[in-house]
Amino acid sequence: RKAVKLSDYEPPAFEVETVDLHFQLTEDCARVRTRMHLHRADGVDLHEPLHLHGEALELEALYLDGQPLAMDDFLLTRQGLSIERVPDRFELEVHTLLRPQDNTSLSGLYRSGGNFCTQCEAEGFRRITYFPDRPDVLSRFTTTIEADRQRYPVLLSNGDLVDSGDAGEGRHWVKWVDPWPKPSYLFALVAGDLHCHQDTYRTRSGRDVQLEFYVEHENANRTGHAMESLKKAMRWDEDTYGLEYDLDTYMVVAVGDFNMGAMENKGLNIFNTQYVLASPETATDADFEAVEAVIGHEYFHNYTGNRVTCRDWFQLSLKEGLTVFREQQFSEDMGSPAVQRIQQVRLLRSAQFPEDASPMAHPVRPESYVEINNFYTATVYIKGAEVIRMYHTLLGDAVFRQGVKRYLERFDGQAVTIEDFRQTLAETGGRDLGQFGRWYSQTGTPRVRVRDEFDPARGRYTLHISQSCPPTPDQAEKKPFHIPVAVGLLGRDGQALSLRLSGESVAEGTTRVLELTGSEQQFTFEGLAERPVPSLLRGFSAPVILEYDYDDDDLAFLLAHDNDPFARWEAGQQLALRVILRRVQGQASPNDSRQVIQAFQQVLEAPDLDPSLAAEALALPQEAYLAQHMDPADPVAIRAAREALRTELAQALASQWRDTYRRYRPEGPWRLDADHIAGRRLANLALGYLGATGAAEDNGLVQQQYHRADNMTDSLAALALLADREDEAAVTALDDFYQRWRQTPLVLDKWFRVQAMSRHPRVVERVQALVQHPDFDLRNPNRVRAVIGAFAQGNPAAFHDDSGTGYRLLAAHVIRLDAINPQVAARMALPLSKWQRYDASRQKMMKNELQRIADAPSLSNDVYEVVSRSLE
Ligand code: BAL
Ligand code: ZN
Repeated sequence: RKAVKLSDYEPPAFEVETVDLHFQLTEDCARVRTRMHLHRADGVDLHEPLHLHGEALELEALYLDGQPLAMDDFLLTRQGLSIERVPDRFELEVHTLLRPQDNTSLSGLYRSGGNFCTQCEAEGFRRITYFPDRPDVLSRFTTTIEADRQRYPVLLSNGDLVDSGDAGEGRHWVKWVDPWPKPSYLFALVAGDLHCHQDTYRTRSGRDVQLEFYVEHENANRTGHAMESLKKAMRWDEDTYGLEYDLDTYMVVAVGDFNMGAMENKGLNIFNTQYVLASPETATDADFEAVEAVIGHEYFHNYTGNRVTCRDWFQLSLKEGLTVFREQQFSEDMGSPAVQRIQQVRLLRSAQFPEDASPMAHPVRPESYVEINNFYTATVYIKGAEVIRMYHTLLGDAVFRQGVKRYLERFDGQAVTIEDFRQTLAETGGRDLGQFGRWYSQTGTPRVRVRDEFDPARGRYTLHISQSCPPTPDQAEKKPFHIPVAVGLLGRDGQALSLRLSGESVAEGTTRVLELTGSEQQFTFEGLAERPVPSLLRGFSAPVILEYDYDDDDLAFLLAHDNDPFARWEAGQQLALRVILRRVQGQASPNDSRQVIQAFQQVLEAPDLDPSLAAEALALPQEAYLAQHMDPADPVAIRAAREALRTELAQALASQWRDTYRRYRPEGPWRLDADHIAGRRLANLALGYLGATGAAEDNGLVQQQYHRADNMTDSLAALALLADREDEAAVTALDDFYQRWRQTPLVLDKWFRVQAMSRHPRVVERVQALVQHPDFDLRNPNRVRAVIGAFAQGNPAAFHDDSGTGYRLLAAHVIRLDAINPQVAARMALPLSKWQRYDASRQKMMKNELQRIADAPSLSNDVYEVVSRSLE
């Protein structure tokens, strides 16, 4: 199978000025008539043939400048259509027939819940019509949709509605014109019977924008939060980046069957229902936050992605890294920056670091792919956002924003590269960012090692900082990265010290960003009366693994005193991490637990406790993160050691947990404000520990919370604890939840997920039963993720069960799913790609399952690429 390479990039030979689409939608097929005006690009040879992409299409007719083409005038393959001889400028009309009803890949035009919708990124438009389906071909689109009036009263596409009418025989039509040139991946169409929640937003220049959320009628009362989030995002982008919306209408449609989270189609976002629908009884606080973040993300793409797009798909992080970073800034401004940062880093470590350590490792700007859908990864998105954050750290907020504005102005309406962005920032900041470019081209997680020395006679403290990056399957040698390392120093009294580097005359500020560019450098601070405790990589200033020989007392000290909230949290995590790892290795001393218990007690009893930060500090490191510190990783032993420490913490601090639960659990009816959210977080964290004390009163409290909760956050927190248990109360609660929510897909997903992720002793058997459940459906990606994804990615101890049952179950489902939805199948297969991290017996079983998938007949490119790279 052919790999596409960055080095093979050629600009398009033909440009498409206008595209006029006509859709005729019926119950068994869709007919699409596409009329486009093309011209040969400057400097392109006269004999260059025209190539159009096309997949899973039936070609019904083809006209060039009004003349029908015969079969021998063009070449038709499974990938597209070529016409050998075309004029410099011409009109092409293509008639295609497609079957959205049978399209289970959810790419192109498909049906969801009886409605029609599209997903064109990355290469779905070629499943609608023959077209140069690449992001550097930008055209003006006009779309006419004709369908049955009663079944599909709502007919939507990009841009402005300009006309509509009756088509006879109970059918109607509408015409949309999008004034902004765009690549085909941003095209969208929706036809259905949908409820519309309307509102308006007045931009800062005084224009009224119509906001419309379209959902199925039964969800009519669940769009309020998404609407408010959209208005906040629009205001935020005006205030922060000076960017104002550029059409008269902004539409969002929620669909239940969707491969991604959401899609930023111009003027017509299509969303997974998961990121639109939210009401207190059906959505958790985390769901509410995710809706706000994803609504923001897709809105921010209107500039970073849509107005300025990517030259080719290797540049995906140009729009995704930048837009995730903008989304993160938005979430930080809407809530607690420190909590947001902790959550971002947790995700980076649990999702991206393992990717970097696997055969699927790739740079933020990959260099080759077989199937681009496999590169919508944690590396491109989350590490991509970390790289943008480092630009922000190095340049400062004002210069960074000025640079982004200049980039958007300079390249408006163009398809550009990651280098174009970097050059614009370098120019704006007057800095050489050449070496920084390695963050895009080099794979892997760098290690930053810090050593220190103190010279008491001179009052000098020196940090020796070195870097290295282990080889990855694609690159043996790495050159040094440009790494911003934010540091602070604490006096022995716990006070943050003012910092003066050698060569400076006055001390200033308590955090400094040191720029590491060589493989080893030293940085000396002057004027210190005593040896300080260093606070390193504050705010997680770079996506690296930091190594410094803190002793346990230093970590406890930093957890108590560090004035950087991220570094304070990190110290607690590192302390818990080393205690758990010592247990795994059978080297735990009783003093270990005492130190963690004491540290946690201090957090709980601090007079200035911030409940949402405390909830982060009191959560033990995730199993996936712990596993990265063990070679080979033993997920079963990690689970056991982590649970043992949890139980000790639960029992030793039982009265504090009870007290915390009572004190912070919000009084009165549910509210979505910062106080209530933080209160629920801390109370539910305390409840989690109480679930592990073994005391009857605490078990009763869990049951009581489940049965009395007036909101999904509290109900689900209790249900997740019950799902770990084998008793009657657990069975009753799970059954009650199912009966209550069986008709509400997003909530039923939660019922599946808590069971797939549970620590129930027979969880593997339970998952085997869940995939047989009548409500389990391989055609629905959310349901697949809630069961297969949650089990294989979110329950390592169960997935890696010594019997190998977890691996077999996953492989069997990947094979079945591949015939239905290759994109989702490839994603589900990823846990198997990480086989190198485990012992010989697990490695063998995992590779056997990868081989079994590889041997399956008619494998998609998507799954083929994952399994073949994993087995290389
Ligand atoms: N562009 C695909 C969905 C997203 O990242 O917004
Ligand atoms: Zn995005």
